[in-house]
This record gives sequence, C-alpha cells and structure tokens, in this order.
Amino acid sequence: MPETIFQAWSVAHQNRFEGVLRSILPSAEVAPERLHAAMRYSVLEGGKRVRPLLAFAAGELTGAEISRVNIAAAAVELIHAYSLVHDDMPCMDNDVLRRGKPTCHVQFDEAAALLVGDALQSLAFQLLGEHTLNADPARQLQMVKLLAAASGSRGMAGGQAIDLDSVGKQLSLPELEFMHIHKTGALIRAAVLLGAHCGERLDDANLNLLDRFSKCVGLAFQVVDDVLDSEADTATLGKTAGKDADHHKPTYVTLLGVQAARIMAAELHSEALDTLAGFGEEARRLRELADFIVLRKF
Ligand code: GRG
Repeated sequence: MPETIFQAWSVAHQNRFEGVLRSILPSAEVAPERLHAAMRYSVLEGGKRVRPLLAFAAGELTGAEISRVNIAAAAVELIHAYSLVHDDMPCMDNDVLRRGKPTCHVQFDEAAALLVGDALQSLAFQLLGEHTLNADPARQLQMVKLLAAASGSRGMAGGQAIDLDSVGKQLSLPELEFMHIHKTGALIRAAVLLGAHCGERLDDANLNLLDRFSKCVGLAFQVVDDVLDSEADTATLGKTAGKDADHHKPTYVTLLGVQAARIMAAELHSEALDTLAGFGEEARRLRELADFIVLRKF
C-alpha cells in the first residue's frame, strides 16, 4: 500500500521519538539495573504513540520548537506507560499481554511493576521541571499543573477508580462518559494542550476550540477502543481482546451496541473536525490524527 504523507509524518516522528525516550530513560547499566531495565522494557519499542503524535501536531499548530515538544510528549507518554503497567497488575486488570509482549509484572515481578509505575511518573514531572518548555515561566508552571491534574484523582487515576468500582454494574451513558473523560480523555487532552503550550500563545477563543477538539478526540478514542475490544483479535491489538466483556465491564458496546457506538465515534470525529474549521494548514496533522483515531484498526 502506498504511504500517505500523514503516514510518513507519523513514522518519522515515532522513530525520532523512540530515540528521545531512549536518551531520557535511565540506562539499564546504571543502578538499580533491574528497575531501569523494567522501565525501559515498559516504555520502549511499543505502542502507537498517539499521545506524543497529538503533542507534535498541536506543537505544529502553535509553531513550537520540536526540542520542547519532545519533552512535553515524553512526559505524557511516561505517565501513559506507567498507567498501563499498573493497570495490567493482578490487583487491577490482571493481564499478561501488552503491546505484544508479556506485561511488566509477568516479565519482571509485581514489586518491580509497582516501582516502574512510580518511577515513570516521577520522571515525567522531573522532565517538566528540568527543561524550559516555554520562555514564560507562568506558562511552564501551567503545563506542570495541567499534567498533574490530568493524571491525578480528578483525572486518569480517578477514572481508573471509577472503572474498578463499575465492574459488574450497569452504568448510564453519562456515567460511562464521566468515567472515560477521566480515565482516557484527560491524558489525551493534556497531550494536545502541552504540545500547544510549547509554542506561541493561542488567544482564549482558539485555546477553547483546541480544548474542545482534544475532548472530542479523547472520548472518540475510547469509544473506538471499546469497539475494537469487542471485534478485533488479540494478535492485531497486541493486548488481550474481549477483556471488557470477560470482566463484566460496562462499555459503549455493551451499553449502545456496536452500530450505535460506531455512530457515536463518527459524531465525535465530525465535531472534532468542526472545532478546527477556523484553523488553516497548520492544523492539518491534528485533523489527520482525528481521522486515524477513529478509523484505526488496532
Ligand atoms: C493505573 C492510574 C491507572 C490508570 C490506568 C490507561 C488506563 C488507566 C488503563 C488502560 C486500560 C485501557 C484499555 C484503557 C482504554 C484506553 C486506553 C488508554 C488504551 C491504551 O492506550 P493506547 O491504545 O495504547 O494508546 P498504546 O499501547 O498504543 O500506547
């Protein structure tokens, strides 16, 4: 299949970003070697890197320097990787396969997986503290607060708590949406906004539009994730398929059915594109990422 310009853009960023992550993560030859090896195992060579790509695309919108967006994107991806490691542990989803490899606690052990998550989270904030991401210190501080809020009890960790509580329960559509806006949406929103904050300041109206875009895309990502979990196979996903149903978890598919879930994803997709209608060519990659997130097969 011929490669599109967007595919070439994505692959180039994914490859370059792999090098960024390699240089940021502590070497497995430095003590404590096993912890560092487990951190590298959990972060490197895996995943779609959707959140970093969103940060790079948002950075293009605001004319950000790539070296700055690298750091913002890495901070978000480290938080994401930590959440996957913890989510897979026996006390949470108890899964054995992630990104096509044994999960961290299977490859190492539970204590190592717990520490990997802890250390990745700390490293994310260390990056935001050590590197200049915006010449205005107030905006840099805003970025730190944004990532902290997106990760914490009123963001991703809170969404995960609701998720764990909802096993075997029937949630209403607004309750399901509330859970996913936090569990999945908050970090996707942080990726877009952190990427954008590395560049020129957007006026309030445009920042609100970008925020709206990130929320639509974040929710669409989850709706599509639910559809894929119900339809795709384990080899394609690189993680155990059909897990939500097996764990009696409420999803968009169990609540609405596959067809209506697909329609919901399409509506969120078109709303996301509408929010960018006033932007020009500089929003091209964000539009293409919205397409990818909704049309992806893995
Ligand atoms: C443990 C605090 C804590 C939070 C966990 C992210 C998360 C919250 C749980 C993961 C479980 C899950 C399947 C969530 C649904 C959407 C999602 C975040 C999928 C994984 O993200 P991808 O598809 O993964 O971007 P890759 O591997 O491509 O990076």
